[in-house]
Amino acid sequence: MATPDLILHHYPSSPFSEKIRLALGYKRLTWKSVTIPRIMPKPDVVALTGGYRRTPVLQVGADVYCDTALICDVLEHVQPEPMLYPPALRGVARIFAQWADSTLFWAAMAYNLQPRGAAQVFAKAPPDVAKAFGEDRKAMAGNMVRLRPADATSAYRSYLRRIAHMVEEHDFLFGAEPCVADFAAYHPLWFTRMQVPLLADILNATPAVLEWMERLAATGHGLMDKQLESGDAITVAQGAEPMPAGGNLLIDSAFQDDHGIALGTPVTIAAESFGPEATQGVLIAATRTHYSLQREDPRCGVMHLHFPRIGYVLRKADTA
Ligand SMILES: N[C@@H](CCC(=O)N[C@@H](CS)C(=O)NCC(=O)O)C(=O)O
Repeated sequence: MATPDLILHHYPSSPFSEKIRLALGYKRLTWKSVTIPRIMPKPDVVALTGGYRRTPVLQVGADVYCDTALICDVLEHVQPEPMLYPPALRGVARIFAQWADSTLFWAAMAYNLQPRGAAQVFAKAPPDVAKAFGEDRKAMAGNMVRLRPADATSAYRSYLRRIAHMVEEHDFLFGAEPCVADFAAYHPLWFTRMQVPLLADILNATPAVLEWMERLAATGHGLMDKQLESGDAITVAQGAEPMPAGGNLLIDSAFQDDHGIALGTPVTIAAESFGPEATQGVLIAATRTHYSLQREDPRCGVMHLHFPRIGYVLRKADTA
């Protein structure tokens, strides 16, 4: 398969974006970059996604893939080697990645963004930037329970020790090569190291983790061959036809109906937690792994939006 034009919408300090930048590097892929805002408003992102505002998203023409779990599936399809999901690790790699993207991520971020860390992140910015960031993330978090810094520190230290036990045994978490679990566990630790160096001494207790991080960082970011403006990405979408629902860059297409919602029904899809903004459209695929919606945007034209099943709530558009 010829490699499609991959456009990653991201920003430099975003940990989940670093997960994908490194996965692109691991697969030696060429990609285009759009730098997006860290906080709302994000009018161009929302034109492309129809509501979803989290970072990153991957655009291929008039198809947009939301969530890094799904983006990793797309990258595996586009460039099967080297593998993110080696057959012997298929179950455990996904389960570990899900833990890392949720439990490990939130413990690390509660540690990273404790007052001293937040002060370092925003040291060079005017005070209203830190305030606006705090308000944006508070609105995204809704009723989510957030760890207090001391509890986050304890959990983070334990998780680092557990990761160290794994990478003392072999170069990467599950063997001699990295898999999706490594990229998922790396990005919250990368944030500690790169964005809050003031707090990075927590990593010194586990030198094996630091060495593993070095090995992963050496993977690089692939070839980012073009920096686009977000308006250019909208022009790309406008000029493209979305891929047919059964023939896009995802692995499966058979319909699996767990909600009593037929294909062709107007629906909304939103993240289960953190970032309640929903995307509305017509359900065109609901497979065992993902949902696809079609919507028409005044600026982008007809778009297909793809979300993983896990972590997302599917509803008929008219139900609250
Ligand atoms: N489960 C999502 C989580 C993505 C996420 O929470 N990203 C953070 C940035 S690293 C975010 O969206 N923050 C708010 C924003 O960028 O608008 C994924 O894997 O993509």
